[in-house]
Amino acid sequence: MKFSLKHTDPQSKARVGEITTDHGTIATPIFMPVGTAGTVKAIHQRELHQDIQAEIILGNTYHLYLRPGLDIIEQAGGLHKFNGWDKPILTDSGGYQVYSLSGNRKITEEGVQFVSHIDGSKHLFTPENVMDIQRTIGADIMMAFDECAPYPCEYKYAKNSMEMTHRWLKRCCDRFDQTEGKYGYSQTLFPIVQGSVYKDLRKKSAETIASFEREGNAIGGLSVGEPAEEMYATTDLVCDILPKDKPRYLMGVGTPANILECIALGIDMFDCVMPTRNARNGMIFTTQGILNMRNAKWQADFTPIDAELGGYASTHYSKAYLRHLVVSKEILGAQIATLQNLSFYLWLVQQAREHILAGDFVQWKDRILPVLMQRL
Ligand code: PRF
Repeated sequence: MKFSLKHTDPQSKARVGEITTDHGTIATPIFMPVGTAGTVKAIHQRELHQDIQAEIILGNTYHLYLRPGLDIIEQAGGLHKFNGWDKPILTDSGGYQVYSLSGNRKITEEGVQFVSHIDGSKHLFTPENVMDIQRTIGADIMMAFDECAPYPCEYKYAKNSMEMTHRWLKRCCDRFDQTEGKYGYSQTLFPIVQGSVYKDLRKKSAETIASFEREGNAIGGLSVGEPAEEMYATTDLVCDILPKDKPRYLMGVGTPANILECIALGIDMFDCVMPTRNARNGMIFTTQGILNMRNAKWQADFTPIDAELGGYASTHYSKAYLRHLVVSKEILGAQIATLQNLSFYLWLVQQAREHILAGDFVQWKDRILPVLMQRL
């Protein structure tokens, strides 16, 4: 993997860059649609690629390991072959899903014992086997195994958890460096900064993570219920410590406002279920503001969903038709809504890149955010 920094905004810490992997090049800042189980829910890989120009998608170790399982993925020749997506894939390590999905789990120095949310079977994730699993999935970017501390979290818990995440990182790196990709292309490993909202812990964690000198770095443990101001302050502090010449990935963030504010602090990569999950509940992001498709207000509004965006789903269908599909719980409603919301998120980061290059990013951000976040 290679990262080249093209431009840094003189008025903020925003950057424009390019990540090159063996499956293609990604312009940053980027938003990565979440494709938990090897599919971005409700849409095709062809739509992702041709209609909305996604450049990289996310997969989840936890889900893919449980179903379809590693045997099947390996027999297919890796996840890219299995799901027919030949652009870059990043996999999360399970270091978050295990905590949020498996009710029954036990964290020890060795790893995390958990019970499958699908069939109740027992499993153990360790830093070593999570590296092996991501080797088998064949992600271009693999994530280290970490513990995402809950919020709120006592100082002592946050400190112990962060220190264990650092010891786990050493084990991840050792295993990663002793093994190689199974499918003939290269993979890279990103470590994850933790430390809850405690400034001294975040500083220590960012310094420790930077000292591993991997090709990119991530920030975890945020957007877990803390006020937005705490998230921004922590992101700012950590970005100032992480190296400038490597991509910075803020995990699981966020709203359009969170994304633009964190781009201004120096973040290059984002992922979040918000555009896809909210689409399936009828919440639509547009360049004019946020629409609740259940609202009777849209019943006879025959204007396009979002003329400004220009994509097929956004311009071909009306708000009234989408409302009808959503209210009737038609599958096509989820499909069109997902295309619209992902188009919007990818438009947002593409506009951010253009405005950073044009030199008016901060002015554009402050002008556009009240429009994008208003409820119509
Ligand atoms: N760790 C991992 N994945 C994550 C997070 C984390 O802290 C978060 C927190 N927002 C989202 N996804 N491994």
